[in-house]
Amino acid sequence: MTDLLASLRTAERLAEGAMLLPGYARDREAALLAEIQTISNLAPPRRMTVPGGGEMSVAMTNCGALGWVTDRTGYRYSPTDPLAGEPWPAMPPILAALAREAAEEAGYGGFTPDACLVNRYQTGAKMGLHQDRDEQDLTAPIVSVSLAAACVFLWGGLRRSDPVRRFALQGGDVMVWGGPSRLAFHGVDRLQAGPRFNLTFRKAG
Ligand code: MD6
Ligand code: FE
Repeated sequence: MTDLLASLRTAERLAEGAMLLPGYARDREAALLAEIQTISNLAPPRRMTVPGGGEMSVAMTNCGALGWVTDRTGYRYSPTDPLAGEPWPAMPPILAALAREAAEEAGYGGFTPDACLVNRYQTGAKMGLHQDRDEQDLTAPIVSVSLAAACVFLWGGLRRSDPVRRFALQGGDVMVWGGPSRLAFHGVDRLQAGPRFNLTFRKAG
């Protein structure tokens, strides 16, 4: 049934440069979740502290050459896991391949991410409206893969005050955004029932 639903939802251009690819990763979902488990064994998901001192409700880890981190001193990319002082786990080939293929499908050829943020949402976790602006190269797109439980995604505009659209993302849905949408505000509503995982691939360095 869910495969049928995924096939009935067709690719949609959310805005200039931003594409929703429903069910694009559905046939790989189990393999991707297995990779997340392996990564989590090496670099456990943790709730990081934001510069204001609060703790994020989403637990995060990373794989690839660079990982996104936050602490009291700010947001940044780090080649090492601050908990371990060691490099992040390598990006598994099936993750890198998925990111490249999805980017290509959305019109962004040659995407070679060096960072993959792994987000884990338990019931009640959320991510407030934000822009992704900690990357060096804002010409590269972002590929975002939703896994396991569904969420309601918040999609705004280039200004925080722009209207926000809400739509469901199911496990296996992929979003690609870049170009004129690269700095669009976005977020995730409080999760009704978890867990949900999200992989966000970026060219960070
Ligand atoms: C999430 N995603 O889906 C959070 N950022 O769990 C993001 O913050 C995000 O999905 C940039 C591009 C795509 C995203
Ligand atoms: Fe984001």
